[in-house]
Amino acid sequence: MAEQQVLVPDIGGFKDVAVIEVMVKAGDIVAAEDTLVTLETDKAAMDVPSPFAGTVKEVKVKVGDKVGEGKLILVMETSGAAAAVTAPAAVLAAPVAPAPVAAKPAAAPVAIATVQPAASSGGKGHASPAIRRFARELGVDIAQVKGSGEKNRVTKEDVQNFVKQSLAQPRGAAGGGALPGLLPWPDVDFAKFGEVETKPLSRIKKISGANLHRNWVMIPHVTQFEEADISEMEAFRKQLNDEHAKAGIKITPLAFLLKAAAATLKHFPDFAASLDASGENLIVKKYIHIGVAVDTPDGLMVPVIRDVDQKGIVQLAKELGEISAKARDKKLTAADMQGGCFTISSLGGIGGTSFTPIINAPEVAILGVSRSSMKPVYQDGEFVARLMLPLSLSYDHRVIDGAAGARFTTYLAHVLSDMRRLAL
Ligand code: CAO
Repeated sequence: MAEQQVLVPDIGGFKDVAVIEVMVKAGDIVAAEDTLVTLETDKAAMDVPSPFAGTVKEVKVKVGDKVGEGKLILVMETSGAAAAVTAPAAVLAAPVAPAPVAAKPAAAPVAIATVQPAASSGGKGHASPAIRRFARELGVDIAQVKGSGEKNRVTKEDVQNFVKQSLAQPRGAAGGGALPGLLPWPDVDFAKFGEVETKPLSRIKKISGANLHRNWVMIPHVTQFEEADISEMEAFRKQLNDEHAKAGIKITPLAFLLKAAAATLKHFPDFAASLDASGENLIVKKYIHIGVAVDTPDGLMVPVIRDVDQKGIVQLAKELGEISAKARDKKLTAADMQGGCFTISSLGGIGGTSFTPIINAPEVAILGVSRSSMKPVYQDGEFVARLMLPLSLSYDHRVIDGAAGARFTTYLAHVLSDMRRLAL
């Protein structure tokens, strides 16, 4: 091991240049070209890179010092022979002190005081090249970072804190995944208007919320509405329910919907497909696994029922009962929720006439089901009372055209109104 001194390189003849940032401390291990200090003249900031790799033994300058070429910056321990080495040429940053305003002519002495504070008035962040590089690597727009360093310079800690704060912000808040150009999320002190209580979101809500948000902003959704006449299906369901009551199996309309959706997906395979990560290919699946949205006290879960096309209605009803119980008892595994081609979200047990479900990416369609009700339907020259089931199909318009969407719901409604079609 040898001790090596690192000296200020040629900085263009400037003599009293301020040290505005010291990036290393004793004990730090640095690689060749890592920034050691940042110097600032009245025109520019410069990073001084390390001439070699080693361990910092002693730093000989501090923020605020004035230095010139040849001044000792620090002592390093390296594996090479002892010597005093001049750091490689300093790396020039963007000018930090543009002429402030036209009212101040260029002839006016350019003083340090004219350096613009970082990110003030949304201008360019005032930071050294190393910090700019660091911010770039983290995907941070330096102009958004408020500087806490000398003359409001953005420091490494400022960038780190900016990232931490962005991650901690609630979804929808400014910076928390918000689209560029959107107004910041309103920051309201609700307690000013009355009593309030702060309740953290559940873990499931946080996870599903982040997914829903991404899907909502990234997928061009269209929702197609339809009504299916389920009068005959309902009579059959009641009959089946009576037959299986003793076995403890409850057959709700959802079991029929699963079966009918599987038949419809077989007919329209693109609705069970996914775009690949490049967005240029459609992956068509030869299996039919369908996710079912289950409402639990902690939030929404979507377990997947496999090979729906190969199972009978009673079997599907049984599995539905099992997975919804598992979801509510928090016993679902990650594998239980993977592999879906399509999702059904049924609010029929609760109420409502229609809604616009959000697609569960990377799926391309989701079926929302609302509560059935008796309605007058005009048939053969007269109004007759029929049990009508509202369907709301949201689809990804990048993959599915409007005509295909309407064909899908029409076909599904036909299958539900005449269960014999399931045999086709
Ligand atoms: N029309 C009329 N009645 C319906 C119906 C419909 N479309 N769907 C269900 N029902 C009836 C059932 O037959 C049952 O009646 P009985 O109590 O008289 O037997 C009752 O409503 C309750 O059904 P259920 O909700 O227990 O069962 P299900 O199979 O319909 O649904 C499950 C199961 C797990 C999907 C459901 O409980 C659930 O969690 N739904 C919410 C899903 C959700 O939150 N989606 C929103 C996602 S987007 O935020």
